[in-house]
Amino acid sequence: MSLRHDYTRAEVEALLDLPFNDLLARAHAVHAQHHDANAVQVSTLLSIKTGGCPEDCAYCPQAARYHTGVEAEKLMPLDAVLDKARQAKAAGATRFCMGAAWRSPKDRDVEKVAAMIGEVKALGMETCATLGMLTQHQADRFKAAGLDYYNHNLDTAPEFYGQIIHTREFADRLDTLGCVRNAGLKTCCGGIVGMGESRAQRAGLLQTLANLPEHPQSVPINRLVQVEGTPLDGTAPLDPFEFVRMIAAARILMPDSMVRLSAGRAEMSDELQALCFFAGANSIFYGEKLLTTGNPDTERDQALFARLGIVPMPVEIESGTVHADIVEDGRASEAA
Ligand code: SAM
Ligand code: DTB
Ligand code: SF4
Repeated sequence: MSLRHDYTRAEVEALLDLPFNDLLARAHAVHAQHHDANAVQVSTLLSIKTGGCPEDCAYCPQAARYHTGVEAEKLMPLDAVLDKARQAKAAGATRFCMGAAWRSPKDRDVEKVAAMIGEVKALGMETCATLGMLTQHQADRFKAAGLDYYNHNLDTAPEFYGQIIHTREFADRLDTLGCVRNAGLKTCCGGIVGMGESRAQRAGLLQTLANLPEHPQSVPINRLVQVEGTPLDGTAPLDPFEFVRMIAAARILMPDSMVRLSAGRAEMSDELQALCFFAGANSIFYGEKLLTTGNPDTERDQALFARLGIVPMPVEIESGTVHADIVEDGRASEAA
């Protein structure tokens, strides 16, 4: 089946407007046709450079201008990053994603991060980085270092973007995504919901993602984590069923992509997460922290996988197939 890149806004809105059960049934059918519906990819995040960011993203606890209690730190040393990557691998993660609170990496930081990427890759993990805007040269350098994925989100619909971020344009994000694709990196690109946007604006985000020259290989759908001190703290919480609709529509529009149930899981019930997996989410962040905010305990995630009969997805890499350790744990605890 060929992938589409010509969705109209009306089509995407109509999808989000479907009766809930119809939307879920369609999404699950697509999911089961294109993926193993019981396998979920497991990534772990590490903030390698926390806080002090010059940007003004209204959701973000790491923007220097908001008083959120996040202290600005320097770039972590290589050894400390590798310790965290080894721990993540031992806990069952197959991808390690390194995040930095930068507008864009400075030249002096590029080689340091390239070294981290090379060493994490050598551990047998997939590598991902999210470091802000990139030039073509920087994207090429990271590719050469062994980077598999680059995360750079559109965050929201083009017409809502100006209410959330003023220090860089939507078009800047598209430019960075172009450099990432040209470098031959896989794209991880999604957004945040629950920022006060309308359903039509959520359709606008999905339409823009699905009409990119290639569907992002990975599509993180974040539910706003409200952090005291950020402008979006106090936003009316999104109806959880709207969140499930977003996952389901992403699955239908981008059938081959991995749809990641991303930030906001710590505040979700097991039942809500199960609905998201049914609707087509097949990737999560695993480990007790996202970048600066909390994520479910690993024990809770392992128990949820076991209860749902979900297994962590193995990853194919050049050196062979790495199997996630919690596959066995999940099955063992289910059988016990
Ligand atoms: N500074 C880089 C950038 O903005 O591209 C990389 C890190 S930034 C924290 C990565 C993404 O995290 C953002 O694009 C946003 O989608 C997500 N994010 C940040 N704060 C969040 C929050 N409070 N709730 C949900 N998602 C959040
Ligand atoms: C993405 O889409 N979500 C992750 C990852 N990409 C980098 C980040 C979520 C951050 C949540 C807020 C925090 O922990 O600071
Ligand atoms: Fe900075 Fe990224 Fe946070 Fe925006 S989302 S303030 S660019 S760390």
